[in-house]
Amino acid sequence: MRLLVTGGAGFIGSNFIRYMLNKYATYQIVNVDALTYAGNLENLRDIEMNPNYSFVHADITDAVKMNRILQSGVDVIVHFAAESHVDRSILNPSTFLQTNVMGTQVLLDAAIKHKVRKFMHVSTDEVYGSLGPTGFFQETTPLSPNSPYSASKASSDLLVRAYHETFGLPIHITRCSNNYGPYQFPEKLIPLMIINAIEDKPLPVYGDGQNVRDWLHVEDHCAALDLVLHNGRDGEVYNVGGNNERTNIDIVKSILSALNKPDDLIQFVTDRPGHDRRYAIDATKIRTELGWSPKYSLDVGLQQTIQWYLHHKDWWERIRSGAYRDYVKIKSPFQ
Ligand code: NAD
Ligand code: TDX
Repeated sequence: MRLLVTGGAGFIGSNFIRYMLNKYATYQIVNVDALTYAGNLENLRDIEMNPNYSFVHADITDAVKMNRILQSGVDVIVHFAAESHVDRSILNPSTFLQTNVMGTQVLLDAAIKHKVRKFMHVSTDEVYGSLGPTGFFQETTPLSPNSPYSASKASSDLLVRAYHETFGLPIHITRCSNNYGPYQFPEKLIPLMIINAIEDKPLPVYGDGQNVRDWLHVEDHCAALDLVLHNGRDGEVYNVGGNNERTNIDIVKSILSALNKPDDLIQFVTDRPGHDRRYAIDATKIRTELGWSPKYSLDVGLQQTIQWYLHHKDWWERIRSGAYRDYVKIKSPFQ
């Protein structure tokens, strides 16, 4: 099987590539990534010499390059590439529309043209909007995105669905909750708070800190994607959630306590505009149809993640200094 993974130099994509290469000795993976600020080839340093892995430095909005890559023969596209940070989408929505919507359309067109066997679209629970204190997002919950980021992801979900209905492209859409784990870019809540706490810097908590997220370890997410890829039903949406709801302030306090740092590092700051109050996933469909269940409790996963950041100071210091951009070793037949 030959997989084209988009956005494989980012957080979840790099974990997914490692997971698949470890599990399937014969699968070939082509990673296409534009190496934006969030793309870091150091995330794949341990597998860059693997003969089943290759990297193409390209933007998914570049139709000529996407067609050239698919011409070489690809069975499945696993589409992670996106602008992924909600705060950045509030400051500058246009790159989100460009990559998340237009980039997805370019890939969908190329997938049809080259008769790709499956298009796996990695989406988010944020497309469903915000929950009150009770209830869960189901696959049938109407889409109601509140940020430019989630609106762009919802738009791409609808395009993927439309290409299935109109052109018969075989697809799956997965919508998962907040991921955490190794190699997450330190703009997101958990790595940002771990690193700031290690360095005794203030921990900025938006609003009252009572917003709830449903945390999913990235390895559990990879296992879910693997199952959907092999056993998912054509045209179906699968929600993926860790059943680990926590308030932000609770997460931040757990991090401080694990690192033996005082709570007075916490600084409440102005709330994110349009800040979704609560996300919670009902993962019954993927559990019952595909037998998926998460291995990590949040307590275990968070401790493991804190240890990872403590032991990979070089990795995040090179991100903070910008030095990770120098690590571009491009080995590609398509340049
Ligand atoms: P990330 O920001 O860490 O990585 C995104 C990757 O995409 C980077 O390597 C970047 O260089 C690449 N990229 C961006 N624009 C590109 C373009 N135009 N062409 C080619 N490559 C481009 O993101 P992540 O957290 O790994 O998220 C991956 C996917 O999972 C995204 O689609 C995101 O919406 C979705 N998702 C993430 C989470 C989460 O908690 N992180 C939760 C649900 C869904
Ligand atoms: O400094 C911060 N302080 C803070 O209180 C940051 C960065 C975040 N927060 C809050 C906002 C959210 O309620 O923490 C929560 C999590 O924030 P993010 O890490 O930015 O994640 P979120 O906005 O929930 O979106 C994430 O999950 C769904 C990913 O970034 C998305 O790509 C994914 O689709």
